[in-house]
Amino acid sequence: MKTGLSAGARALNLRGVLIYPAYLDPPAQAALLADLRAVIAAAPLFAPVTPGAKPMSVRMTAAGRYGWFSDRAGYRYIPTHPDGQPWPAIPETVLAVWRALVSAERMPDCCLVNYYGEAARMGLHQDRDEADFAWPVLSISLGDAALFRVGGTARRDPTESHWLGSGDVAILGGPARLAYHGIDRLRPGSSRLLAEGGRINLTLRVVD
Ligand code: MD3
Ligand code: FE
Repeated sequence: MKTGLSAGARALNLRGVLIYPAYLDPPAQAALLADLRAVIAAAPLFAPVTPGAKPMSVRMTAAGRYGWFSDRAGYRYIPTHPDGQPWPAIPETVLAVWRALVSAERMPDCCLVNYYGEAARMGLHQDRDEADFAWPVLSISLGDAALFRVGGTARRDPTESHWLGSGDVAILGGPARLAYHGIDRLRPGSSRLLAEGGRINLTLRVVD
């Protein structure tokens, strides 16, 4: 069967982060994007505000039982979009990637959708708002290339950088699950997948 997923794909190891370059071929990327357009139409992108009151440059929405949210009161997962509507279901095209690379036994609770305009970035942080760090996080990159940085479990640990391109998939598991990581910048115009430019990153997580 032709799925657009590269079976047996080779992974790069960046400080324990497994990166599968171009795991999704261009038709599979386009199919995922069409499903994400529907998610964003039902659950519009918003700019979370940090506890320090700064709006993030990355805009976000989510699909699944939970979405990640931040405001002056702090970071947390919430069961509805800030508009009060339940988050849309995680598209089957997205779940297929999780099934192929992580597990067919347990589906993720949250598909966080991050949209980066050409000047957006994400500072070095850990993902630690989930209950069980035994489950990996799976990330899918679509659109313009982004300079990803990953370090260790202490903020001052040395870091390594890698350009994530459209269709790349990363698995953050084991000790890397709690590694500091961030996005330093985009390479605007490096992909034609998104007509408006920029980058979409999906992160699939087991939350509780
Ligand atoms: C390494 N997103 O949403 S994805 C995030 O490209 C986030 O939007 C970035 O960091 C983005 O929290 C990076 C790759 C990624 C995701 C989760 C990780 C790397 C990770 C968790 C632990 C270690
Ligand atoms: Fe993160």
